[in-house]
Amino acid sequence: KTRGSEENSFKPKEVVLFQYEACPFCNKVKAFLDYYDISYRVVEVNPMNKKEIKWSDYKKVPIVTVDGEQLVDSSDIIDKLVKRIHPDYDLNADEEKKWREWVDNHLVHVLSPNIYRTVSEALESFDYITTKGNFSLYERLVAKYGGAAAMYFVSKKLKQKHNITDERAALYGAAEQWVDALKGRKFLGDMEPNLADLAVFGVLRPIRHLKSGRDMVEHTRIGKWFSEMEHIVGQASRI
Ligand code: GSH
Repeated sequence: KTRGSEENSFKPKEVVLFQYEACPFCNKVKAFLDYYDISYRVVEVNPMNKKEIKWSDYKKVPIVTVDGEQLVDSSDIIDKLVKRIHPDYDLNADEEKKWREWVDNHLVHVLSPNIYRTVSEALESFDYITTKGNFSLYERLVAKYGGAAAMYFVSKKLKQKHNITDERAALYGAAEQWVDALKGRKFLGDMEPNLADLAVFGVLRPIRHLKSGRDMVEHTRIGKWFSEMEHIVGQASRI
């Protein structure tokens, strides 16, 4: 891969991503790093005590450090990194900007009500979260059942907050809206994905193999684009 290695661009040397493996915002940043072939180290943060990010005043993930400098907030992290590797990148292209905002303001809010929709889906999600995440054995058990129960109820509140009545309909609707936005192109960025493609793909990647993600691929037209993205984003560049 040569993306991001043309002249007049420079690749950061040491990139560290502080994350939760299943967090959509973290996965958005990872899809970007993977596609641009920027190698990075992952520090999996323990969500119970967050001791791995105690050094920072910012209390959420993702946090990225680039050669020691701290970047926070997924969209902002991506803006800053893209400007480093492609100083001429136009971050104000209307369509790309609009759909990146749609991911942050709409798509992410549809996810929780779906992955915690039923007790069995909440358990499946937490099994994934606790298996991949940084938990002690004891925390894993507490988090799996306690977290699943808590999020089952929290997700009902979130659903109300974001005016979602039927969560699956909202998820399928969002997927169809995205496919319509492509207007027959391979990617929103045409022959190569742009930052909106990477954002949508990033937040959907962790749910792809959960029931909600399987249902989404089965009941909407998003599967083709998703497979193209899996193919082109390729192997993670995490070290
Ligand atoms: N706008 C932020 C971004 O795009 O990075 C949102 C980040 C965010 O909400 N992250 C969640 C978090 O760290 C994890 S998915 N929540 C605080 C916590 O876990 O205590």
